[in-house]
Amino acid sequence: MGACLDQLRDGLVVKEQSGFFWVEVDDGKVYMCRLRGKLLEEAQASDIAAIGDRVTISLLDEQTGAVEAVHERTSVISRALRTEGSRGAGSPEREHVIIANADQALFVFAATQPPPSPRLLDRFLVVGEKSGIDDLIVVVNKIDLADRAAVDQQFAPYTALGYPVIHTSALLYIGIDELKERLRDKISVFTGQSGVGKSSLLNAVQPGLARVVKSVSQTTSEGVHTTRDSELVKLETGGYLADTPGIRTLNIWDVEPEELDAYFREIAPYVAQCRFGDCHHRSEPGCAVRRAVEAGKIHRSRYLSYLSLREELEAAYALH
Ligand SMILES: Nc1nc2c(ncn2[C@@H]2O[C@H](COP(=O)(O)OP(=O)(O)OP(=O)(O)O)[C@@H](O)[C@H]2O)c(=O)[nH]1
Ligand SMILES: [Mg+2]
Ligand SMILES: [Zn+2]
Repeated sequence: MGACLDQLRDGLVVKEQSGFFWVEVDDGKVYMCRLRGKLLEEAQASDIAAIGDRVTISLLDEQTGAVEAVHERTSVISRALRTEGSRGAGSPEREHVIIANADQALFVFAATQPPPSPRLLDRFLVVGEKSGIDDLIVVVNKIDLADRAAVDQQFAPYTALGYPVIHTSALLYIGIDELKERLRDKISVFTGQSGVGKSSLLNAVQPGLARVVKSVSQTTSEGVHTTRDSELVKLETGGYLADTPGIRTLNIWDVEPEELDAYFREIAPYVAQCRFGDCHHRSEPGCAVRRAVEAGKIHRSRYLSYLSLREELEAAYALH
């Protein structure tokens, strides 16, 4: 509604919780905002605003405002959420935006407790490759609980693909300086399962922040201290780091079965050599991808991830 021009400010969404957005404007002041009515309607099918979004707000008073417009995104990490009732505006899924405009994504695993899942990592990497973010990094936390050589071996296929793999221990402060260096002056996000230590790492990177961390006794009963909100924390070294709630899995959003092979770095180059243009890389004759798997040029575990994700996407698309 007729907000005066001098009450408009551009800002960055730094926190989101239950339909409220905390927007930091140029002078560092933060306003708590709701979405304008017209944006609220669009927000039924997708997150119109999320942490990392650049927005224009109108000021209502000293503390609050309204989001008037959301600027175009340079990258977006999303997942599909199964919907109930009208939330998805008639669709069985809606888009949940984890973060907009991130420069890099750090996929956090625990070396153990819980054990790392290559299937989940491959899923993260597909979402990362789709997102438009250039820097995708694997963080293996709780390295104090595992044998480093074994961890190296486990993640070797990813190092070979050019994804940096960093070892950390939030507990013993291992690898934290390297992590800090990578975070400097960038907008970064931690994504990973519950209990891998995302909040603990953030606290190690920026002491005094006191992001709530589960006590050891609570790790199995999942609950009280798990992170519920998404927040971009301003780093002393410059840049922002987002801590996000742990996710059990990441349902892929907006990837068609036919385009999946493009998001596997080592599979993509073979696709043009398959005999059939619409090759699924399953059992078709003359499949260059399968040939590369047999020849050891594509890691079998990655190929199996491709097959299982492809099946999942085909099933999802059949529903639409
Ligand atoms: N041994 C060990 N334990 C750790 C390390 N980092 C975190 N933990 C423990 O792991 C548990 C979970 O840590 P959190 O930081 O709450 O995990 P999170 O990923 O933020 O979990 P959600 O908020 O539920 O997504 C806590 O009991 C931590 O003390 C580590 O490097 N080594
Ligand atoms: Mg947490
Ligand atoms: Zn093929």
